[in-house]
Amino acid sequence: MTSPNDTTFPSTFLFGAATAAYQIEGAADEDGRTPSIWDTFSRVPGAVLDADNGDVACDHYHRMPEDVALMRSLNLDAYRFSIAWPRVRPDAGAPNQKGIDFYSRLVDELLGNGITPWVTLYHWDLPQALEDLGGWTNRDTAHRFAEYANTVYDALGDRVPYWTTFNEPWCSAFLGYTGGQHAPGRQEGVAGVIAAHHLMLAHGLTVDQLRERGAKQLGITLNLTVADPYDAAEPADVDAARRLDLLWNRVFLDPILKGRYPEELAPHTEGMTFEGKTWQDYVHEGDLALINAPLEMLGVNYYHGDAPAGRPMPSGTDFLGSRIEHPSRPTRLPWPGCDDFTFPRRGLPETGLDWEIQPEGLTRLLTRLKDEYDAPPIYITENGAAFDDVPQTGADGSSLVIDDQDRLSFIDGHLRAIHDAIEQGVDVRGYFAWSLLDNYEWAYGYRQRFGIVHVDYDTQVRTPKASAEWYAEVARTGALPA
Ligand code: LGS
Repeated sequence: MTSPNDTTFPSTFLFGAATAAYQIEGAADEDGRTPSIWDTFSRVPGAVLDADNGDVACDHYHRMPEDVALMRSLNLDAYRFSIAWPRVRPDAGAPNQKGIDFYSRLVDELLGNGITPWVTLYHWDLPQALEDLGGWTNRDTAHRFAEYANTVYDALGDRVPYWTTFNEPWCSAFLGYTGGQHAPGRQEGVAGVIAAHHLMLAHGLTVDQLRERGAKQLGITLNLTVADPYDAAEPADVDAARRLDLLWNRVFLDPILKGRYPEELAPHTEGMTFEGKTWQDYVHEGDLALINAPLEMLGVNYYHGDAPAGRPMPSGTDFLGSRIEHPSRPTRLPWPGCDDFTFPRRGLPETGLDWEIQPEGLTRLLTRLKDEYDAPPIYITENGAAFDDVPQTGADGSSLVIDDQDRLSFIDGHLRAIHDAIEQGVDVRGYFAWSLLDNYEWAYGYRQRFGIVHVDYDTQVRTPKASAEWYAEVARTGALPA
């Protein structure tokens, strides 16, 4: 037994950092890449704060070796990145060697620096050409995805050990097709559930086919929350927390890990149709067996818990718990049939995006995944926070110093929560800080900085923040400082 103050992690625990293609690469028109739904959506007036887009982002496409050297200097064991489908199969058509070559060089560069590559096949950048055919509401997209995944696997499978099919399908489905806050910006109610089904079908088809091709470590990353009623003595709030859990966690966890949709989903979505059909009409025989394919790992992205009230509350926050002025401030909640939700503040500390800071929720979430779902080994594939960094000039008069103690203690608190879960018997095998670099934060544009490394968007100069220096020590020693 370890003492309560000993926060040493298992020796095989991976300390990494994560990014996603559209958020960092830039080079939007280069080497045959064609538009994704985010290239289109970021041009919709009002969709993104400051009308920012990913045309240049962190220019990682041109600075990849420098960025890998940076990872090495931070002692990272692993790097989680995503592949841009529109680079690899532009317009969802034939494979594009130049696009594939970029990722092949990246993988070699990582391996050459002793860093384990971790691929995410889909981090939200659907080729626009497929959205034009219905996107994730079209069943064919799932088959096209598996085709694209095979192309990537054939090119990188000999060198990449970890394969994640999807990042946060909840966001793709419900922010993309119900709430409309993310690309493609559709607000079509139960279409979100249908998109979710097709995303999971694509996951299942891909797991099956990549396994056939020899992949050994396959998984999916879900953004999960711990849903508590705002007031446990208030039946409306208890019911809201139940529905939030249903439409955020269980709608993915149950099919993927138990092979069935939660029974409560049917009554909840009763009478809702998309193109004249219910979501159940889209579930074909055999789909759930595919979706329930055994996995070697479950990726969990955790930012905060949620405590909805199922009644009107005097509260200045939106469903994200954010008070930031936003052009696309949600007019519609991303959960079909949950128009009565409000998210009053609980008085917890908050990040720069006003998201509540709740590390203990992560411990509860992890123990639940073990107890209720008998989950495969878990990796925290994202955790981090945006804060208003204040760059200062260093003692030499020119270098930058970003003393982000708030981000540092955010990460420290969540690593402690993970350590608690491990002590309670949960098999957690790694942690990826979100994010390596400040980058394009989707509908929030460039104003929100999540990086442990600061990026000056005018010069593209990278400067490790205090959190990065601290994290490098954690990665080196495998333990948290007392
Ligand atoms: O940059 C994204 C990070 C930042 O915060 C990353 O690409 C995503 O995978 C992930 O969603 N990220 C993130 N999530 C926190 C979401 C909390 C609020 C959930 C409601 C929908 C926006």
